[in-house]
Amino acid sequence: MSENCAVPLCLPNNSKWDEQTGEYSRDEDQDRTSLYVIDAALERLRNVKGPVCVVSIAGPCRKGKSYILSKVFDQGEVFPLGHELDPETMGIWMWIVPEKFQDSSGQEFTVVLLDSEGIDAVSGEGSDDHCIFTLTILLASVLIYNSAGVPTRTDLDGLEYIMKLSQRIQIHSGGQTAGAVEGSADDQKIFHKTFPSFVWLLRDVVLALPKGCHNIKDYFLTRVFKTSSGSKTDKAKMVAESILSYFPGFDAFKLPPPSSDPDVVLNLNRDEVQDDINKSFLRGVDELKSSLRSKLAPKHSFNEGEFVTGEALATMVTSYVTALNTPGTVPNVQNAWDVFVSTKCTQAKAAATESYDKTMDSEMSGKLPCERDDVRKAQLTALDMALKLFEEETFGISSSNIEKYLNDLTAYMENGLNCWQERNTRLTKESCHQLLLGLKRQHLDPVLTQLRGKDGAQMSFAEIMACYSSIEQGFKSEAIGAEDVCAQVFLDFHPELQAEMEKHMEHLQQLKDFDENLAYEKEAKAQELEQRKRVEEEKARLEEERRMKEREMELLKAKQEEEKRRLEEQMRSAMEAQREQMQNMMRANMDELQRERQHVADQNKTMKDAMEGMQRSLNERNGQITNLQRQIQEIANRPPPPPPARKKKRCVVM
Ligand SMILES: Nc1nc2c(ncn2[C@@H]2O[C@H](COP(=O)(O)OP(=O)(O)OP(=O)(O)O)[C@@H](O)[C@H]2O)c(=O)[nH]1
Ligand SMILES: [Mg+2]
Repeated sequence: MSENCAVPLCLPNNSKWDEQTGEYSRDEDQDRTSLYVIDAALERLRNVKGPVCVVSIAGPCRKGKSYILSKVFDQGEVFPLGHELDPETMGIWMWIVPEKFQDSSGQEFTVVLLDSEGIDAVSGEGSDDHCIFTLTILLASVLIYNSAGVPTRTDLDGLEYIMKLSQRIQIHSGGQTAGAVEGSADDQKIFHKTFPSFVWLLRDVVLALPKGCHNIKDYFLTRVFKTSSGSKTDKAKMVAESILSYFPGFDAFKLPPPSSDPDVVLNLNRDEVQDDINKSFLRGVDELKSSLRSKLAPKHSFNEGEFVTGEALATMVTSYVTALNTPGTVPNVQNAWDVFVSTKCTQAKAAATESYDKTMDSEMSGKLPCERDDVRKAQLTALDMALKLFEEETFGISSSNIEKYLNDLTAYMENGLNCWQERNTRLTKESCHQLLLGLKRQHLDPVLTQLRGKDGAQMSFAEIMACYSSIEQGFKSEAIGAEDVCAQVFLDFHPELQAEMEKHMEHLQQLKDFDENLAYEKEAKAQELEQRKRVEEEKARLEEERRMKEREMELLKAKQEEEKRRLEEQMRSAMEAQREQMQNMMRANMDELQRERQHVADQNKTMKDAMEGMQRSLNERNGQITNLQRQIQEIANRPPPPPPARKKKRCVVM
């Protein structure tokens, strides 16, 4: 299919168009019962961004509609022309003018040309539903009604289908039809907002205007549309009133015949006949061109301040064709627009939320956990892009119509922000916990290993406290994510760490106590040994002393025995000597004997005293020996000295 050719926008059900070849064909055997929309045309329309101005042409068959529509927009032969008597164009064909236009306010828009089949083409097939004509009016911004010659009032009778528009179009969803020609001024306003301006183009006009008519429009208004008839059934009058009531603007234009030569007329688009075309015709075309250009403006929707975009037009076509195909239903302008608004806003919202999600995903990719402000910045970027997209996509739709969707979108994005913040909070928590575990591993574990080791008690409490400080400092410098969450995690972790630290401190305290007890026991044992040694020594000393005393006692006993023996010997010798002396005295002198006897008695007494003294001494010594034995016994029975009293130290962790 050539890109330089028009495409059908909708076709009768008995017609076919091949998108690949651009070939059009008609099944003569099939009855025409409905219309269908061509997707390729809708696709082209949807690609038109911004507002459109639709220029449609309608009118009887074979009157040069296709030719003039492309000619006045300098588009070459985009619409196929028929050179036979049979109608050429069926359905509605569409061509989008590549050139961009601007209205007086600078608003850019795209002109869409709609070439429709001849009004009487369908009648020729036995149908009078005029669906195509109705559709053409509904879609157009400017309607060119093309007919040959200057119509008379009688000709107006044949335009009854314009009157019938009242039954074929519904303006409001409430059920009001466009029919009330006699309706209120308000109704008229609504029709004017919805209907295109009407340009009646007269072809092959050779006759001059009557006197008093400045132009053909004057002629229409003063001669054709003017009626003196008071009859309410005057069709011509009703058609004229319908045209002036429904359409917001009326204009008329006439063109002379392009040539008197049939060959030229039949081949108007061929290069070789261009010089043979009547100059007056070409001048007329130029005048029509500029006149039409002045009428071009973005198509307004049913609602105030809303523009119809290419996409909106595509939706409206579909809605209108569906209604036209449904028996008992007529196209409803408000419904069609509402369908578009709701479809478009729903799509725009979906596109905007998708854009938001994508932007957030890419903005936050690899950044979580992060500071809350980073999430907010990403949110602003995503929100900005999403809103911009939503705005672009809903171009032409009034703010009151998009409000609900915009609120939904805003709520979605607010919820999105909350979700991202929650996700950031969760990841911040996880990251902080991991960091704390790592810091504990790094700073506390080596100390704990040492604490559990054999020299655990050698550790100081300060070393454990230093671990806590290192963990805290490490956390403060390395923690990433939402600051408040980081602070909260540390705050939550603090008592846990504190409890753990205290547990370790307590353990250390126990170790230290144990170590102190051990030292004390060692000392006590040493003291006990010392004491025992002292006792042994004392015992040995006392034993020695006892032995010495015993030896001394033995010596005393021996000496006493010796003394006793000596005294007994001395006593026996003295007794012997006394007995001898006595015998001598008895023999010599009794007196002398007596003195002698006295002397011996004295001596005996002295001896006896000495013996008694010796006996006392012996008794005294025996008492000493008994005392010594008692002492020895006491020494042997003496208990070991008691161990010294212990003292405990405690360290309190603050
Ligand atoms: N007499 C006359 N013929 C014209 C004029 N403009 C075009 N033609 C010729 O009329 C024939 C039909 O032209 P189209 O443009 O196909 O006419 P149409 O109204 O689109 O025809 P349908 O689509 O069949 O209704 C062609 O041979 C044209 O060259 C004109 O102003 N006057
Ligand atoms: Mg045509």
